[in-house]
Amino acid sequence: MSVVKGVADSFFAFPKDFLFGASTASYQIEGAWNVNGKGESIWDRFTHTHPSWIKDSENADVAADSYHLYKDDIQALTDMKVDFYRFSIAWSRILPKGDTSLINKDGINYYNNLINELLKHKIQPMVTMYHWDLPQPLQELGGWPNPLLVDYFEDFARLLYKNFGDRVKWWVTLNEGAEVAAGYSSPRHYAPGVEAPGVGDYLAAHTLLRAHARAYWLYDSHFRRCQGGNVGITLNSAWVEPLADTEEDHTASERALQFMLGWLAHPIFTEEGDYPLVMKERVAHNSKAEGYSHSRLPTFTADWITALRGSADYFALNHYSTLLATPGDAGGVPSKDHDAGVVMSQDPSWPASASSWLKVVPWGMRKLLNWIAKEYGNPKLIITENGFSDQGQLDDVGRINYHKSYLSEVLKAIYIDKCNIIGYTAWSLLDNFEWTRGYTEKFGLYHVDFSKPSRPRTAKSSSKVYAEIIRTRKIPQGDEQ
Ligand code: GBH
Repeated sequence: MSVVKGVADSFFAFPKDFLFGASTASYQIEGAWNVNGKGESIWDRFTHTHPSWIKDSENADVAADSYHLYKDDIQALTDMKVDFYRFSIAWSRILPKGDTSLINKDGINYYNNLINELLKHKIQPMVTMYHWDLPQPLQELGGWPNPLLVDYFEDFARLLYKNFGDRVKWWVTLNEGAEVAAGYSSPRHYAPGVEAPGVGDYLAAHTLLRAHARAYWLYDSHFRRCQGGNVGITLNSAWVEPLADTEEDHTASERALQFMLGWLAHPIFTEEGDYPLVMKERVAHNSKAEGYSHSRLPTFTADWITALRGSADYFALNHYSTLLATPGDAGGVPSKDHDAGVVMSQDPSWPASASSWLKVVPWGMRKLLNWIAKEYGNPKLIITENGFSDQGQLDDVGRINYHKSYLSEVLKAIYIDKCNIIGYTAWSLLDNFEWTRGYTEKFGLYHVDFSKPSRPRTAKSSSKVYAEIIRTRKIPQGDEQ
């Protein structure tokens, strides 16, 4: 095995113009949750009202305090010589009420300072407009299931293009819409924790897709000519491998991918547009069996199908791990899992991380990249997240092995399979607030000491290996342990 791995690793160097980056998200690192005019977000509300839903009862009121320490973050990025930094904007830091009735100057200043400091160090900003921290006032309107949010998101996007688009050339509208939608499906996992499985999540995704398309075409019609940047959407997916090499399990794995990734990708990246056929059929069938006279899956008008089609300049992918699939009953009735009808598992022999869901399966990434290339016509693709969790130790051999082995599969996908992959982003630059896992699972290339008010950052071994990969464009040989 190591011979095969070694061949790919030593033969191939990353293309000259391949982009390497590191990623964070506003709520997970910024802190300063109510400082200088920032409004409340659904994650502020969620952690404050339900501490018991967070593993260590913690919140991100201070987190890594990047609101005050962003220059330290940029120092870390500079030490690794990354090409770009992917961070997100806290909507409620700029628009405390969610709408444009109140624009918080301090919020605009903060992101201007961050962007300018990055450019000073020759690091390109890649900006995610929305990484899960919806302004609470928009949740009072019903949140993402309410189609009005398409308009509110467009206003927010316009403000971002106007204020930052002269310097930001890489935009991501939304991070992982499937997970955003899960906040309207099950109560405990994601804010706002609304429980309406098989209904709320489909409605939320329906709005998210249209919000994305609006932001895309707004850029295209009013900003692209002057600003010349790229607008994409980050979608997330595991690779789904058939449990056994049988026809049923192959069908189940394909169906699972359509329900996980195709749900949001198919409307944007296929010629035919709209939700995947298998989703439309199965949700309609189940809805009928449950006594509804209409499908729980909302329908796009012909105009929306057209608007969504082609509404991305590149495919942004978050990928971490792999699942095994066989057909069967899953989830409650109704639910998206039940609609998919796939029973998922993982192989106990796959190496573990600190996160129960994250097993180390590098070959899954190559298979997923190939599936995307085939399904969506080999789009230009940037991996916007990929990373490994542990307890936070400085000599993080598990993380080093993870990035090396996954990057080796990326090389094979580029050179052997001819997938059009143009960039890679490590999640995460820093240890941070890992949503309902609190501070119990650490993904950072840099350690953050959360016990000290000054939140000092320390380079982990992985940051040095990542820097070497970026410098040499090659994966260093040899095992860590
Ligand atoms: C990303 O989400 C987020 O964008 C980022 O903010 C986060 O910190 C990072 O990953 C690390 O978690 O059915 O048991 O397999 C990843 C979201 C989390 C979605 C795990 C799928 C699988 C649950 N993924 N989840 S399971």
